[in-house]
Amino acid sequence: MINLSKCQFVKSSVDLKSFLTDRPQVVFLGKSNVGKSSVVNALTNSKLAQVSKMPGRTQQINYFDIEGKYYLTDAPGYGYFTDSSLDFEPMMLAYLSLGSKIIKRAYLLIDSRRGISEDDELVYNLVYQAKIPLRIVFTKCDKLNQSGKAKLDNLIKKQFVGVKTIACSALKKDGIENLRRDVENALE
Ligand SMILES: Nc1nc2c(ncn2[C@@H]2O[C@H](COP(=O)(O)OP(=O)(O)OP(=O)(O)O)[C@@H](O)[C@H]2O)c(=O)[nH]1
Ligand SMILES: [Mg+2]
Repeated sequence: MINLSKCQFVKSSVDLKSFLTDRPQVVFLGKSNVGKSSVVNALTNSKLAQVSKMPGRTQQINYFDIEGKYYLTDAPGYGYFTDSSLDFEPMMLAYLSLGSKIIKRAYLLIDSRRGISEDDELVYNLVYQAKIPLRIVFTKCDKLNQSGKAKLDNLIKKQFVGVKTIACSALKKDGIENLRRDVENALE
């Protein structure tokens, strides 16, 4: 049984040469501000990943050690970059080219209230082409009212047939146990 709470920050990478390829890992992808770092913190019961009100906080791939055997990988968000030196797509392509032997699962995070964007679709396709198993994670579910919940259910039924989806709130911890089990299964 993997214990995601046994977690430590390892390092940040921007280029293929410094990617960590020595252990199985899962990666959290999504638009800037969608809540990737918050989900990593909720899963690990920690505050290791930096959370910010300013979009674009995480600008590198950050690796977190789990039990000295695995990594949780927190990716930079896309969609808000002001720093043109950071080119998301080539970096993501290079990262995903590590393949499914190393990247056991990619979690594509989508804000529950907003649905999937063009950028998300691009990343979805990159993951698909790299043949890495994918999950869709709907974040910030605490912000949904009744009609928002109904809308999300509808969206899942229409747009995500055959894709496993997990709804969660890092703030209220709803769905986090479910997600944690999914991550453990992916790594084991
Ligand atoms: N209400 C609510 N707010 C959340 C939740 N998760 C994250 N947030 C807030 O959303 C903002 C962005 O969260 P981050 O976890 O930094 O998002 P990120 O995707 O890592 O952002 P980048 O690193 O910029 O790509 C912060 O203000 C968080 O407090 C949630 O479950 N519920
Ligand atoms: Mg972040």
